[in-house]
Amino acid sequence: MDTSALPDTEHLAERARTALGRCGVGRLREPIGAAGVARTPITGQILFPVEFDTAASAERAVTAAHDTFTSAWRDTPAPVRGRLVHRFGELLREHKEDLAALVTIEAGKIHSEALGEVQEMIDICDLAVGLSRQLYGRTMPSERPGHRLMETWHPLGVVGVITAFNFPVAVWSWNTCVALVCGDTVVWKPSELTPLTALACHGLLMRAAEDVGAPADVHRLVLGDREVGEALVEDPRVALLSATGSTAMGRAVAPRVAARMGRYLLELGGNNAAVVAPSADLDLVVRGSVFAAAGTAGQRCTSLRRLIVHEDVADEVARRIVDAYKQLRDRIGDPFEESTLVGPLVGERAHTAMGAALARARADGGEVLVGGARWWEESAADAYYVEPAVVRMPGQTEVVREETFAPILYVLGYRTLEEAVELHNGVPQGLSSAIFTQDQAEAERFLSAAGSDCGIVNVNIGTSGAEIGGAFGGEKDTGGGRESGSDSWKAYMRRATNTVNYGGGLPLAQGVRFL
Ligand code: UN1
Repeated sequence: MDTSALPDTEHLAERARTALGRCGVGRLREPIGAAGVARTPITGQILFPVEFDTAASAERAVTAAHDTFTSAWRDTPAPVRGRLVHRFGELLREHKEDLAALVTIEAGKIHSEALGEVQEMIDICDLAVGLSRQLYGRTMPSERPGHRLMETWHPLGVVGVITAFNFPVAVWSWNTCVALVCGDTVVWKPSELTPLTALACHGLLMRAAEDVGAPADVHRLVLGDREVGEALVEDPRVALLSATGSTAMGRAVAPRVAARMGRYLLELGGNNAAVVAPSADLDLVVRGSVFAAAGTAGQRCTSLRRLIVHEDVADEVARRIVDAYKQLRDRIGDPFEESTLVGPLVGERAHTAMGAALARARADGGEVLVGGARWWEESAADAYYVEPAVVRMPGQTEVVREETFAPILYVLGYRTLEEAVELHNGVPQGLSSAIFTQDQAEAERFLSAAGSDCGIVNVNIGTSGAEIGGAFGGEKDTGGGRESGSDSWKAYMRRATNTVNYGGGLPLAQGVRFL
């Protein structure tokens, strides 16, 4: 494919305007204070200017969300709150193509993955609507006669949601749909790289609020960079800060929220690995690994970055993956093109990081088996299309232990499962992991307490593409937070323990006697 097949920026800007208009975003915001732009990694160029927020306007957004929380939303019955999310889900179904187009334009994601991301939003709406009738508390037997002991879950307050460019809409929706049914109000700061998808989501949510009669300020959008994010981090009215991004960002945010006794929920870097046992079905290994490592151009938190392969099958696995990667070469390019499997990197920094990591890997004795080249450097100088790379490493050196947010797959060898698990867990991050094996006992050992130390542990599938029904998040440098399904909703509520005396007497707990 040559660059003449890349769409031009004006065409993409027009497409973005149409999608925004259909999502109810007519004008690109009133003047607020800061000049921002919307860009596309497809050409690397600016689409059009967008008004960004300032710290002061972000503070006003928190005030509005906080007032709405105390005056209306926390007292609205949870199933009624669920109606807002139900209506939002309907609008997402109607505007799936529009939102996916914006995701492709701003994040460079191939269209099928962009549609998948919007589907993930629709799915979380369904889950959250069900949840709105299932915010269960427990009752426990009291040790005292004539007493009842129970717990109640209450809304928490304003939830600040900070999201990253790579999942510009789904991760916001995991947080927001659950927070809204839990009775919280939300202030969202998306990545400064994806303001348009955020405007479209906010527009649709506002339409849903109008349709069901919910207050508009249950959700506020603030656009901008660090200064705007910091306003949410510092504001004591933001009861929970849910942030997705790099480990460095998490390390900066967590102590500041903790210092004001706020809560935080962090979803940070991953350095995800799959162990390939000698009994593994190698067809599954190749298909699972190529999607997980090269899909989304290696820019998922859950992307596969390390393949830990038993020495008996290492050569064959490497050869077959390299063959598959060679086929990917014809499928790099315009993410709107149906045949494309690998779209652009988000920008120059990602490309520089990829080049630096490959150079370090080579210096450590690694052999680049395939990939790494940049395409159209001359003709599309602002866009970063790269061939996904596979590197055979002699060991787990420092560069392998770091997360490089680009399509590099390191292949390492092992002899015993113990050694594989040690390599697997021998990195600072702990998000997603997998084992490919036909040996049930081996799979169980990997799933056990002495196995993978990650928040997500899979068998015979890759590391990426988790469903919303499970809790999503990871351990160690990944930050420890859990979002999305299972009982993750509890992070968005506060628990009250209630003891009710209906017996007339006043027996004290633990048999204490007094007066
Ligand atoms: C992320 O990369 O931040 O599991 C989220 C997955 C997607 C979500 C990834 N459902 O790959």
